[in-house]
Amino acid sequence: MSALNELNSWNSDWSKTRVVVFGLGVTGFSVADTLAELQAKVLVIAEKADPERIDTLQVLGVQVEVSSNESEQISLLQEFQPDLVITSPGVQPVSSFIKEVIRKELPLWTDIDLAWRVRDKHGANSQWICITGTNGKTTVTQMVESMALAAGIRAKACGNIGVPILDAVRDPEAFQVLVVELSSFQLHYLNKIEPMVSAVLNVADDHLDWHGSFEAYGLAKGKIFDNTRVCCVYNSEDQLTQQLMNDSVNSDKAQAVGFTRFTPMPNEVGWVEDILVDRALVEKADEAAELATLADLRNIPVLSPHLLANVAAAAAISRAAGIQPNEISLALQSFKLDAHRIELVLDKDGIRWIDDSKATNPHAAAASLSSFDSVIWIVGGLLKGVDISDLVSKYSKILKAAIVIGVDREPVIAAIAKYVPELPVFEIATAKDEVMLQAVRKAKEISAAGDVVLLAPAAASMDQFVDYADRGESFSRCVLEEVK
Ligand code: UMA
Repeated sequence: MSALNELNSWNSDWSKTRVVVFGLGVTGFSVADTLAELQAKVLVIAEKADPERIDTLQVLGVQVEVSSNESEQISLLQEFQPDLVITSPGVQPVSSFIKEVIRKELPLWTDIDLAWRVRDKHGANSQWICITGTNGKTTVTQMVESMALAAGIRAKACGNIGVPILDAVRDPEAFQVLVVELSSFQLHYLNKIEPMVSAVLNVADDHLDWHGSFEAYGLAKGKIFDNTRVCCVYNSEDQLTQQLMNDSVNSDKAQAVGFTRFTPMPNEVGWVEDILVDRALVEKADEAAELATLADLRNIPVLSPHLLANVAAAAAISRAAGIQPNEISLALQSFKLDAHRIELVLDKDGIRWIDDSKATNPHAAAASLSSFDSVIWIVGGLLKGVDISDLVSKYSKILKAAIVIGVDREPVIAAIAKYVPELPVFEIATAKDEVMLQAVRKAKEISAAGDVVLLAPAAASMDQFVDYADRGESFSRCVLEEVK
């Protein structure tokens, strides 16, 4: 085999390299497909897989073994004798398979590592802008992509956002800039990349069951700053993001830029009343450049505080990538949020029905709770090891009632009983097909003019729904059928 450190280009000779790809979801498929194109010897091991993906890969000469038996997975690994293992991000580090890979000291990569090495497929290397954070990363990634497009740059949003990065690297359009959303799972396993710009938007409790602790989760997020070449962007209102930047490896030559919802200090981008101002990426320290105004955000129905933070972050990142102020405001004028992100479903009889199904953790739910004054809150689902008590106590004053759904109802009800004992609580214990219907009917019964009925569950959705989109669609459907 060629030594792995020589495999640093699409044009390297990958044909003698034996690779085990673990997992066959979106990531595993893109990795195996790329490696087949590079003529490497590939074995995919997955605990489950879509038959169409298996068929396609087998036609390409890739061996696929589906087994949920851990000792069988490990035997397959041993027999194949790989030079390298590439894991899917969802696989937990405590799984027997990953432990065995580490015990055998086999190189362990992510799809992001492979993409970094083969990013020259179409000639010139693409520049990478890498974005992570507990919340807002998809929105910021999309905003940066649209700002880059407004500047005439061939840019593509990819990574955790849903487009595997290897698909973007192999796209015939030959993107000049990849705006890469990275999850804490991808960052945990990541080895070495050198982004042009990197950003951590915020760090709050999430995925603690996967990472084992908040500290491990934060450390994974902080890896995004390592080896950044031009600019590291942190949240001036979240000290931990700055700390992670200070602790990162080999990023001290990159410019540090903060973003804030408030008046920016030198080296920050932020809001001065309704004007977005850059005090960081300007020629002289005392200069300020106007980037956009609140009026530019005309396509966003609810301008929540966290949305303003997201806009400041996206603008800071884009300025760091050389995008001009007028291109930033132009992109914002046509920017629309994806569905299920503080989305107004119905405004009737003075009651607003809002779908923030994307609020899958307390930090995200806090962002929408802080946007309203009188909330009937539909909350609950899978808590992922996260404690909801702080959220309940912090927003107790704006809550009018709570409608509790999901499998982990008990900790939610207990937190409310402890911190807001006077709050009316309605538990929806019905089976999953009926749960949203019952929740919406109850909300209709108890709401009055001036209230917001807010689906911001602070929990993942997979206990009762396919995903957060399915949960949000179920809410909108029931609202439109029952209330309209
Ligand atoms: N598998 C195993 N054992 C495991 C886990 C997975 O064998 O313990 C295998 C199975 O074959 C399974 C496959 O791996 O079918 C699934 O792999 P995966 O869970 O890593 O998911 P992918 O389909 O590869 O999608 C991943 C991201 N999913 C996760 O990290 C859980 C997608 O983010 C991402 O869009 C995609 O790669 C492309 O980069 C989704 C997500 O929920 C949206 N991310 C989390 C989040 O945003 O909070 C992190």
